[in-house]
Amino acid sequence: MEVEWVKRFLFLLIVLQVQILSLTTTHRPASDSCATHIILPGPKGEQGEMGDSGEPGKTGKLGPPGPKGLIGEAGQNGEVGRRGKIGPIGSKGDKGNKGYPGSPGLKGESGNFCDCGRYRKIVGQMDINIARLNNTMRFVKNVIAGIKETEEKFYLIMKEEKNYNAALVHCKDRGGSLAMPKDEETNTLIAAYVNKTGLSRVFIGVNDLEKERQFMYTDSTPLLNYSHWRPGEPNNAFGEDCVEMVSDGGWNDVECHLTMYFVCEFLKKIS
Ligand SMILES: [Ca+2]
Ligand SMILES: [Ca+2]
Repeated sequence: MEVEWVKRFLFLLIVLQVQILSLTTTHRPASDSCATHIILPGPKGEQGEMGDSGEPGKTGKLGPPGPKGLIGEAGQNGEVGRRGKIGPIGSKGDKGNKGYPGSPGLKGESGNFCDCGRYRKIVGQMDINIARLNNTMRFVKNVIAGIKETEEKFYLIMKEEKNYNAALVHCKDRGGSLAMPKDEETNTLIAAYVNKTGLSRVFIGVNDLEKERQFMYTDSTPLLNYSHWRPGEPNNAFGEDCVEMVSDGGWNDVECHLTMYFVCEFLKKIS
């Protein structure tokens, strides 16, 4: 009995071994069919040396805009601007109050009988003559006090404020005309005269009354070889057809109805 059990055990052992062999043969790769032993890996090598530094990386992308900065400090004050143009002459002031009456004079002596009507007429005429004489004397006094001259002409500032037309008539009535500076020498002489008199502006004999922007002298001759306009003038800013000279000698077209002093000129020799 025991021998029978040993035989069966051995038989089963052989069968099992054959199956195991057949399984290993089936799943082994062809390349390993000849391998007779297993190669084990060696021990881990030492740590290598540090590599060289890499090349610089590419430039990064443009970042988003930063937050808005604080308001800067206020800048320095600008330079003082240029002096403005001379304004027009102001309107005439109101008439002052009437003065108090003077104290009465001494009583006159009793007169004789006379032909009063006749004498009144003569006295009236004398008064007119005296008034004319006074005007002439005032004119002569002005001439002696302040006249300027070139070889050919006298120039005189009339210290009465008049509009352009009234100034023209005033000069003409005295045998002259509004001053017509036709060269630098004459213009400089009149400008110096205006300056010395302490004036800032005077009418001169230039206008474009006949045709806009075609300025003429009052003797109807055109401005050919000479003019002395200030920068930006003539600008006809307010419909300006008459011309003033300011104290630096520059010309400016102004409105004819303005009133100001003016310069007359008189020929030395009347041809
Ligand atoms: Ca004009
Ligand atoms: Ca002007």
